[in-house]
Amino acid sequence: MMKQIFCAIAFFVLTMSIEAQVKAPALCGPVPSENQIKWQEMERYAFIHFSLNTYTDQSWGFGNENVKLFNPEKADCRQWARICKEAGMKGVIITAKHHCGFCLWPSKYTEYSVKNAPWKNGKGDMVREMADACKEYGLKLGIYLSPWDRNSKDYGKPEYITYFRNQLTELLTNYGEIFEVWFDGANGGNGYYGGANDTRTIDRTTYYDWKNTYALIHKLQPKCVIWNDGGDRGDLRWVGTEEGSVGETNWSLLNATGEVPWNMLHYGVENGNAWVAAEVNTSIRPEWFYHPSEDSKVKTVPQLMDLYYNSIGRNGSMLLSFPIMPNGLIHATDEKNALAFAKAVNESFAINQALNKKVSASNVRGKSGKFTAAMAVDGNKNTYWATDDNTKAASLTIDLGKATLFNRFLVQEYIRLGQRVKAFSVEALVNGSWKVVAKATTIGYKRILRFPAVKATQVRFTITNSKCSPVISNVGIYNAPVFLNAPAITRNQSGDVKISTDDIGPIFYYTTDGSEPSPQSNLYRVPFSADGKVEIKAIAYDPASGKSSPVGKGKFDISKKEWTFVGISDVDACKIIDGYPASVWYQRDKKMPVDLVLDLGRVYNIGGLKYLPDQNKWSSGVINHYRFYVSTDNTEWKLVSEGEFSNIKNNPLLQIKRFASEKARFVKMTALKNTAGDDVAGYAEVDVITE
Ligand code: FUL
Repeated sequence: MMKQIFCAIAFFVLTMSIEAQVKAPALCGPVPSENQIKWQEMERYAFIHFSLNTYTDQSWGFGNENVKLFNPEKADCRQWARICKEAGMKGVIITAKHHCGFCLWPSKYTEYSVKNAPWKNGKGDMVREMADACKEYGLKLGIYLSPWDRNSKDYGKPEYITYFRNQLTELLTNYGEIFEVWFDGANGGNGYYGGANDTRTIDRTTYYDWKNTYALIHKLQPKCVIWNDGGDRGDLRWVGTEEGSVGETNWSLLNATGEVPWNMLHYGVENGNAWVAAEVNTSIRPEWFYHPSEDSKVKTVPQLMDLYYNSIGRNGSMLLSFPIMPNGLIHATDEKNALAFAKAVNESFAINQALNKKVSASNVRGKSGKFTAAMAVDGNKNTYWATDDNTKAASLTIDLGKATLFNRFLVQEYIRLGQRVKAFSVEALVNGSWKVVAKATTIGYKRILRFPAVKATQVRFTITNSKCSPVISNVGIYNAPVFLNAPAITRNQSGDVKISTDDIGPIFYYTTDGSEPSPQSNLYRVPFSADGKVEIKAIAYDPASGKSSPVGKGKFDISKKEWTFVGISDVDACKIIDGYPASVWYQRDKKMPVDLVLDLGRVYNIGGLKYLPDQNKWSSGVINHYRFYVSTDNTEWKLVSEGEFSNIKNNPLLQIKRFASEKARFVKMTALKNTAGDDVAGYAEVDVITE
């Protein structure tokens, strides 16, 4: 008995001493600060864009807009906070001051603020109301303070820096804890500047003296992270686009000094010497501020999910803007889509099939129980699977226990020890053989891969290359619901038809004879030819669930193969008839009225015309007063329709005008006016309706 006890004690002591020898991996390059970790764990948070621009339908105010415009009669920060909370956001960054210089709080350093607005008789403080609402809903508060100020008379002079820091001090001392400050780099030069109405240029590298401003922030708000576009390196970086994605390869590193070209913003720097993580900022609408013309352009749930995967799913955060309407509320569509988006995220990641499953690894650091593969599936973010120092390629195999369907793979590095992994792959054991389902590069805080659903009994995650020995804190396997939206069907000038949707996974079935499509119809693989008058109907189909989308329809008129433009030599004019709404052609060199003449190649019975205006964010040349003419010989013209495209400014949808059918080979669309009152005539698409 004594011998047995002695052996047990000896074994225990020996094991303990081996364990003690197995040290945690050393840091690999720069590591995040505690503030950066807390920020990254927030994952998604909101922007609130609200200022005088809201009342002038502008993107950037000039600085001379009348403060009296600001009177949001229903302003309700609690509505904003509730929506943000229900949309899964963890914080809100409010545009306390945008480029126009108007302050949403009663700053004592300027008259250009809410204190001189009719709202609450000048007694209102929107930052205070936001701070209170955030507190009530358990959200963190962030501040957008534009360094460029088109109202301040001192902008461009040294005095302005004192003014800027005074305002920053007000915001960082009077509204509780601030999690992030946001300094936009935009500067268009010209502005009102206290009535000077001139252009002021500054040297971005020296003017703002960021070093001292950062010191002030650190003193006043030690837990705050700094986002600075174009200034000294902050804690977070812009990703080089406002469209809502960071590079698939995304290092949370930059160089502490030197220029940051676009590719560094978008992909980070593998061997950078400073931790500057990626924040993906975008809006739920095309623009940042509210414009009624965008009421029909609010991002849909599949589009928002795409943003989610392209930001949070690529080691970034998601900063989503909600524009406030002139009445002071978030629009109902924005609310509906944001809440449905949150529901979709929750459903997608509700069940982690890998959690606490049997798991093995090709290498475990010092064979220690502390670093086993199980640490990656234990649901604890503070434990991790690690390998020996010299092992930079290794795999982890999860036994799912039974054939399991999944279409998402989520993985996280323990970033407190640095970002390490350079490349990895995911394989699934399907009917006894391994099948590669996805390959990717960096991981970082979080990486999520999407692929068509696969049913497998085991999953193998293989790190193929790493800067240092890999350290993985979490692996997740999910079966996210597939979005089955009616597919979009487009046809180019050559008659090639393309079918697409916003999700990864569904396949398409289609018909060209007007019949209802089903999984027995034609399977879509690549674009196919369907010229002339034809109606294409298609469904998106999820093979895993056997479910289909509603039917998508594409009704196309006569072939455009023979169409040419009369009197236009620019080859780019083909964008008007290429079938892609995003491509636009503009006539800028003529005075209104401006003609667009199309030769259809042969005579048809024409009974209508279609016009799609510029669909882009910065649209121009949106025609709102028109005349249509037809001709058989390009000499004698007959006026068949004239009038206005009502509400095209607010809702730039496809305009369809029908008229009594006429024989014609030539059609002429005359632009009489556009919504901007200038001479640009823009066309995304022009088409005819034949009888
Ligand atoms: C930009 C600004 O110029 C926009 O107006 C907006 O505030 C956006 C978030 O940052 O670059």
